[in-house]
Order: sequence, then C-alpha cells, then structure tokens
Amino acid sequence: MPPTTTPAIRRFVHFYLACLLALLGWALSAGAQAPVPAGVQVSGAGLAQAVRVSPAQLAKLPRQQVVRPDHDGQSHTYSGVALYAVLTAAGAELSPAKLPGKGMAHYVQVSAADGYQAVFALAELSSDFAPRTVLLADRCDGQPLPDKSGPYQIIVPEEKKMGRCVRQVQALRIVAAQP
Ligand SMILES: Nc1nc2c(c(=O)[nH]1)N[C@H]1C(S)=C(S)[C@@H](COP(=O)(O)O)O[C@H]1N2
Ligand SMILES: [Mo]
Repeated sequence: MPPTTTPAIRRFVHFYLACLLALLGWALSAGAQAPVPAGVQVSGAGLAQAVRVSPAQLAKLPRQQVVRPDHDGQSHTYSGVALYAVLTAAGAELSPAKLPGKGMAHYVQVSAADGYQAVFALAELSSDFAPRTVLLADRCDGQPLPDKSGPYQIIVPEEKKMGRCVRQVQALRIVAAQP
C-alpha cells in the first residue's frame, strides 16, 4: 500500500480483506460438508451389501395410516409405508423359511441422524405375526414431517411411550441375535 494512504482507507482495505477471507472460509466449509444422502439405507442379514432405498422407491410402496397420540396426548394421523416393506424393497429376503432359525431371533436396528437408535424384533414388523403396522412415516396430518422429525420417522401404533418413534431415520440394519 503506498505510504500516502490515510489510516481510514487502510482500515477499510483491511476490513474488506477480512470480510473476503471470512466469506472464503465459509464457502469452503459449506462445500466440504457432505450432504446427507436421501432415502434410507438398509443393510445386514438377508442382503449381500448395503442398499439405499431412494425416496422415489419409497414413494412407490403401498401407503398406510397410523393414528396415535404424540408426547402431549394429542392424536395425529401419520402416513407412510410399512417398515417391513422398506426392508423387502431393499431386496432383503426375510421369510422365515429363508432365514437361519426361521428369523425368530432377528431384529432390526434403526439409526437416526443424531445417533439415536431403537430395535424391533423382525417378527414385530411382519404382518404374518404382528396385528399392527409399524410405519416409516413421511407425513403427519397430511403435511410433510417437520425438519426435526423428517423426512422419515418410525411410528409405532399403540405403544404408550414414544421412545421407539425414531425421528430422522437414516439407516435400518437387520441383525441375527448372537447365541
Ligand atoms: N432421532 C431421535 N428420535 C427420537 C428421540 C431422539 O432423541 N432422537 N427421542 C425419542 C423419544 S424418547 C421420544 S419421547 C419421542 C418424541 O420426542 P419429541 O416429543 O421430542 O418429538 O421421540 C423419540 N425419537
Ligand atoms: Mo421419550
């Protein structure tokens, strides 16, 4: 900078450069953050490798509804697809005839964006065994789920507490219980 520049101009140039640097830093960090892949990942028993079930594939599955109260006792109508149907859409072979031990000791581990997890026995999810449908919901009262819960939330009908209504579901893993 020429020695003739006034301190005011110098301060302005410094401020301008600092802003540019801050902007560059922000742009780099935003670019470095890998976007969360859409859909739900399914892996584990019955699958050779992890499979991502895309939103488009989920949209093609038969839709079902579950009415259940929320944390505050208010009743809501959730809609989505049966969790079991998501596993089979991923290509998992889950019939009792095909799984070791008839699949009666298999469970599904659900993982969320925040690391929260819950498990369901595979038989709890199958309509051959369970009289109720555990849902992978994407709508509540006709609206897409709020960011805090969506895009996908497990909805368990009738269960008194909501601990297994996992919000922001990202992955499902089918596991055989160890002897
Ligand atoms: N991803 C995720 N899902 C979650 C939880 C959580 O901490 N993380 N908490 C569970 C619990 S203990 C409850 S009671 C319900 C409802 O919580 P909310 O009322 O804050 O939505 O979400 C369940 N699903
Ligand atoms: Mo809870």
